[in-house]
Amino acid sequence: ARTPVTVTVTGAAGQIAYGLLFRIASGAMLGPQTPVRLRLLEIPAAVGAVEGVAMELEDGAFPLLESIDISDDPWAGFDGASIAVLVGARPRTAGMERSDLLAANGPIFTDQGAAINASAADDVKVLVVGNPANTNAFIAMSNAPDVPAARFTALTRLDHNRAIAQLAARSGAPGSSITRMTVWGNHSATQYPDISHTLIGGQPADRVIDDPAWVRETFIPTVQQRGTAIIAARGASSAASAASAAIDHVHDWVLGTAAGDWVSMAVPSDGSYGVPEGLISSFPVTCAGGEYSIVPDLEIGEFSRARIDLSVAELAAEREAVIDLGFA
Ligand code: NAX
Repeated sequence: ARTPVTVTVTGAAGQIAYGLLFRIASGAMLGPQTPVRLRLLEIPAAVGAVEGVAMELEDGAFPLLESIDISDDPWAGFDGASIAVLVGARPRTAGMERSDLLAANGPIFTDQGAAINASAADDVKVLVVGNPANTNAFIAMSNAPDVPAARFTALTRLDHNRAIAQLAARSGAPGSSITRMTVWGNHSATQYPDISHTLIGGQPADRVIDDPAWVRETFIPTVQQRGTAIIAARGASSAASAASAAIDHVHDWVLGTAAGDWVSMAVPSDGSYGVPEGLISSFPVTCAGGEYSIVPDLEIGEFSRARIDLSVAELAAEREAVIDLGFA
C-alpha cells in the first residue's frame, strides 16, 4: 500500500464537511490506492458534534481510512497535513455587510495560515472553501511566508461545474462532452463564467448554442446566482455539491486534468491576463505532476475583458480592505 496522506478538514461538523469527509474516506479525492489520515478541526463548541461525525466515519469501515484525529487547536489540527481543506468560516448573518464578513473571517484565516506555516507538511496543498473564499485564501497565504504562495487556492470548481450543468441542459449534450469551461475572478456574484473557449462535443460552444442573448441574459446570471437559488429552494446553502466540487478540485490538482481539457481554480495570479500579481483569482488551469499551470495565451474578447476586470476589481478592493484591517 502507498504511504498514507494526512488530510485536514476545518469546519468538520458543518454541512459541507458532512458531504466531504465520507468521500475523502472512500478514496474519491486522492484515488483508490491512497490511505488517508483525517484531522478534523473545529471550534470548541462543535467538538462534540464532530465526535459524532467521527463515529459515523468509523461506522463506514472505509478500507482507506487509517485514522481520525479531532482538535480545536489549529496548530495540532494542521500537524503533518499534506492536504488542507479550509471549510470552516464565520457565516454571513442578517445585517452583515461584506466588509463585516471580511473582518469576522480575518482572525480565523490569519491563525490558520500561521498554523499551516508552522506545522503542515512541506508539500501542503491548501484549498479554501469558506467564504469569502478568495480573500480568506489570500489572508492565509499572507500569514504563511514559508509555504510557497502557489499552494494556496480557493474553490471556484462549484461555479465551473454549475456552468457545465447549464450548458448540458441547454444543448442536450452530456456534461462529460463539455470541455474547456472557464470561470474567471472572484467566487461571488461578479464571477465570469466564460464559454468563449468552451467545446461541446469538440465543437465551439458558442456555435453549438448559437444564441448570444441566452449566454448574456440567462446563462451568466444563472451561474452567478445559483448559490442564491439553492438557498431559496432548499432553505440552506449548497453543501453536497460544494463538497463534490472540493473533491474534484483536489483530485485534479493531485492526480492531473484530462488531456485536452482544463478546469477552473482560484490561484495566486502571476500577472496573467492582466490580473494583478498575488490576487487569488479564478483562472483556467491544467494540472500535472501535482502542480497546476494557468492556461496561457487565450484570446480575450472585449465582452470577456470587461467582465474579468469587474470581478478582479472586486478582489483588489477586498485585498485593500484586509490589508487595512491588518490581516495581510
Ligand atoms: P456550516 O455553518 O454548516 O459549517 C461551518 C462549520 O465551520 C461550523 O461547524 C463551524 O463551527 C465551523 N467553524 C467556524 N469557524 C471555525 C474555525 N475557526 N475553525 C474550524 N472550524 C470553524 O457551513 P457550510 O454549509 O459547511 O459552509 C462552510 C463555508 O463554505 C461557508 O463559509 C460557506 O459560505 C462556504 N461555501 C463556499 C462555496 C464555494 O464554492 N467556495 C460554496 C458553498 C458554501 O457557500
